[in-house]
Formats: sequence, C-alpha cells, structure tokens
Amino acid sequence: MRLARVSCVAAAVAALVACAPKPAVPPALQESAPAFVARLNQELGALSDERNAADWVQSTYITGDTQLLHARANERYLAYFSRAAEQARQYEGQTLDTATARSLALLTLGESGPAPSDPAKRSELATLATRLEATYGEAKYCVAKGGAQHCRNIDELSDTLATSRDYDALTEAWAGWHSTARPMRQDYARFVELANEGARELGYADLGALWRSGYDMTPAAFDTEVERLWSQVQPLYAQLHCYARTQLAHKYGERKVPAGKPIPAQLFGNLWAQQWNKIYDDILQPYPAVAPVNVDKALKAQHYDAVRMTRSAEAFYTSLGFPALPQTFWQRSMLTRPRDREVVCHASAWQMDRDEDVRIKQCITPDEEELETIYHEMGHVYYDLAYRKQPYLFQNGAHDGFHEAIGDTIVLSMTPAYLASIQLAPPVRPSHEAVINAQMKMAADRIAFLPFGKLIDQWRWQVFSGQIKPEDYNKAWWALRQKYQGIAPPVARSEADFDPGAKYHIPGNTPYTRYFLAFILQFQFHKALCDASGFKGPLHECSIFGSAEAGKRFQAMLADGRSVPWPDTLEKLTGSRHMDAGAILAYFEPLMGWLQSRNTGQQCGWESEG
Ligand code: X8Z
Ligand code: ZN
Repeated sequence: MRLARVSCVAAAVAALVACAPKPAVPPALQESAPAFVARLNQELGALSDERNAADWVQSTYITGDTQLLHARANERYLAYFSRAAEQARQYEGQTLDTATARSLALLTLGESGPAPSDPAKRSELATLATRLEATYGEAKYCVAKGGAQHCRNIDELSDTLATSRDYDALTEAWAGWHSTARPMRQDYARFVELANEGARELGYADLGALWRSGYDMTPAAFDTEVERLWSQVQPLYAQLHCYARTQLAHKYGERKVPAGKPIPAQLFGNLWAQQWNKIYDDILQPYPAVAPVNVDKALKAQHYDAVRMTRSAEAFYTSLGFPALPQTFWQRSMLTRPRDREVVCHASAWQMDRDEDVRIKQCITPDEEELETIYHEMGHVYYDLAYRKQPYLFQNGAHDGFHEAIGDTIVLSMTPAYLASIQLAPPVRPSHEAVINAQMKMAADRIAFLPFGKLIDQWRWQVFSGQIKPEDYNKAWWALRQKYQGIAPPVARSEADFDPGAKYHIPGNTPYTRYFLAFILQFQFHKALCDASGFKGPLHECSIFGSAEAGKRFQAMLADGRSVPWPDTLEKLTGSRHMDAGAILAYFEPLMGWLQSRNTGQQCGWESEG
C-alpha cells in the first residue's frame, strides 16, 4: 500500500521498516476492533497529511532544511504505524466484519511502512532515504571547459540521448549521467541493511518479501505469476529487439552494433534504454513516407505550454464523465521546472489530504513523451479522487500495478484518429503501412519497456535477500540488463560505479514490478473499456474518448480503491480474475506478423550470461 498518498515517490516510505529489537507487546486494548480501525484511519491519516506536506516541500525545494523536516515527519508517521501494526495483532483470532478484518490485515501486512522501534536506527534510515532521493534530484554531470565548469542536469543529458546521433556524444552523456550515482553506493548498502532488519522484525525474510506480500498471494506464487507473464510477452520483445538491432546497425555500423550481441545501451534515445520512442522517427519507423505523426512538432507549432497540455489530459477524462479537476490542483501543482531552486523532476502525482487536494509534480516540456506522462499522472490523480470517500487504509489502488495502469490505459486511446481530432496530427488515411507505423511507435514504448520493468526488482529482490552482495551490485545489474533487455554498457564498468542508482526508483525506493504489471494490465483494461464503449474492430484502433459507458465502468472500478482483493476488482471490469498478456498480444498481432517476416534471415537473440 502506498504509505503517503503519493504515487511513485512515497514508496520510499513504504519500505522504511523497523530495525530494532522487538518491542514488548503493548497492553491489551480496551477498544473493539472496529473502533480501533476507525481511530487508526483518523490518526494515521492525519499523520500522513503532515508527512505529505513535508515530502512535497522537500521534493519541490531541495535544501538541507527541507530534507530534515521531511525525514522527521516521516519518522513520526513510521513510529505511529509500527505501534499500530503491533496492536493490530491483538485482534487475531476474533470474528470480525469483512472491512475491519481487511483493514487489520493491511496493517499487519506491514507494507504501509512499519516503523523502527529503535529511534536511532529509525532516524538513520529516514535520513538515508531522504538523502538518496535528494542526491538523485540534484545530480549534475560537470566537466571543465575553457577554465570553467560546464554542468548538465538530467533534462539536458536526456535531451542529448534523445536527439544526438553522434556515437561518442551519446556515450559521454550516458557515462556522465551514470557517474552521478557513484556517491549513492554506500548509502544504499546501509539502507538495505537497515530496511531488511526491520522487515525481519516484522516476520518477513527481507524487504523484497515484504514488498511481494502486497498482492493477495504468497511471494512465491507472485514470482511464478511474474515469470508466467514475462514468458507470454518475451517472444514479442525478442522480435522487436532483433529489428531494432538491424536498424541501429544501419545507422551506426556493424562494428558498433554487431549481430548476435547485446546492443550498446546509449543508442536507444533514453538514459536507461527503457523506452525507445525517441528513436522511432528516424531509426525505427518502418514506413517514414506514410502519414508521419509528429506530435512534438504540432505541440511546438501550436505553442502548447504546460498548463494547456495538462488541460488536454483533463479534457480526455472529463469526456468520460470524470469531474473537472479542483481549482487547487491548478494553484498547487508544479508543472514546470522552477528556475531558482533544485527539485525532484521525476513526474509524480500526489494526494495531500486524503481528499481533494490532488497535485502533479512534473517538469513539463512541449513534447509527446511529456504529454503522455501527463495523461499517466492524471490517471493517478483520478484514482485518488475516485476513492477519496474510502477510509484511509483503503485509499489506494487495488494493487500498485492498477494505480500505474489507469493513465496508461487512457494513453492507449490516444490513437492517430484521436490525435487528429484534437489537431495534433494530420487526418488519418487508413493503410497497412500506417497501421504498422502506429504499432511500431507504441511497441517502442510499451514492448521495449517490459524486460526493464521486470529486471529492476529482479535485481532488488536479490539485493534484499542477500543473493547479490554490495561488492557485486554493478556486475549483477549488468548481468540482468544483458539477460532481459539484450543491452550492454557503453563503456567498461566496475564496482566503483553504481548504475542502478542512476534510475530514479532505486534512490527513490519505489518498487518497480508495478510498472511491469501495469504494462500488461492496461491492455486488459483497454479491451474491457473498448467492449463497454461498443467498439467493434481491432483493439489498436479503439479510442474510448467521449464514451460515457466506458467512463462509468472505469469510475466504478476506481472507487473501490483497496477495499477488496484485486482479483475482485479486476473481475468487475474485465470478467477475469487473472492478469494476462492475451490482450497485449492481440493488440500487437499485426506488428508481430510484420516483425517475424522482416526479421527472417537475421541472426536474432544475443549471447547471455545466463
Ligand atoms: O515513474 C514513472 C511515472 C511516475 S509513476 C512517470 N514511470 C516509470 C519510469 O519512468 O521509469 C512510468 C513508466 C515507468
Ligand atoms: Zn505512475
């Protein structure tokens, strides 16, 4: 469960766990279980408001002072939570109504941020968590140029990765960004020790086991589930990888991009090679002459700014019958990078007060990727608003993958026809080539991401369980990057590097499997909503824009929050109790056929360390 009402960021908090010897069992409680739960919803909720405020200020104004205030507010919440989780155990064995039993189970599950009982260790953990995130937020790569320091932040380095096609410039920007994570290594190793200690105190083997207990199934069953989903989609990724390597070899030469080998990681247009959309136009696009959809150009030509882009996302949701955003959203959100201070620019959505004070924090620039990210964040915001009438402990996604999938489901409806309808693309002229182009564009985003979405926590679970030791952090990271993504580091790496720390969710301590699940679930949701809207035709052509019926079904699902087990929620919308890659495979059926014939004769795959 998200501890703070923050999507993305505050999972940092969700993992801050007890580190000290078990406290004595508190005296038996006088109040009934329902009264205990009601009091907790109130008191814990109030503490979370305070922590959210401190977290917001830290993330939008990084200084030593705001870090301190955030860490302390965090500690207060965690201390209360750990006591409450302990007290909840006293109701074990009692016959309870369903809502009370579920509330207590969510508490004792510990994923909401069990607090350390040793104040010194709790404080150290909170300080480390805050510092790691701040280090990421402030990171810059600096080189001496003509006697002065020339520094580039994540925006500028990302821009180089996206737009440069100079192999050496790409390598330098990639290596520069990754060098900023080196100072995190020691903090991270200590963070893992403390967090694990706390998880064990709560009865979990380690923090990874605690994270995996949040899916209404055992961690082992969850592992099997993730493997099953990956095995469904892996063949499609393998085809996409094969095609991408051929195209990149045309661009940079076979010597730099050899057949049968992992691809250098700096060539995908993205610092982490997690999504490849920035190389779609000039490298991956199958039929460049056919109806080019260039949303970047249209946004710039029409002088879209951050507010107008955000309004366009809101308009999609209101077309489905969702309410307009509250006035405070527009007054309190941070939609652009401030010029006068350091902030954590990684996009996130916030629910500050368990009610209508919802916000987005994002450094929006006028391009298509940012536009889609706003639609994504807006999904969190509308989920937050939909379940705000639930008690605090149920104010969350059915599971964290649901929360991540809502906005992305809407993005699947941003078809070329929808973009044309809002004047961001030319009118659609239907053809097989246009379909394959559109599919490739989507695959560069949604299929390319899948192995990355899986491997981050594959690494972390092994770090938490001790299978990966600090002295092997980087080696193990690259073994997974090679195995799953089929990519290689651009320059030699060593254990002086800490490349995992160059990805926000590691210093931010946000679990990542949620995105892997979301990228599969969103196609299940899309299919169900398209059916509800009455759409007949191939899934990739459906847009639910303007469908009141789809909107009604979506809102009904969101309003449940975390009050029932996720399979119930999934069944309510899709008729199935299982996550399944059938819908994503159906969506990309045309592309899969095209890729298979296009890749014929190519040496696909790559040597793997196993
Ligand atoms: O972190 C995010 C969102 C905020 S929840 C912008 N995403 C992941 C990432 O950027 O790594 C969305 C896709 C995956
Ligand atoms: Zn998100």
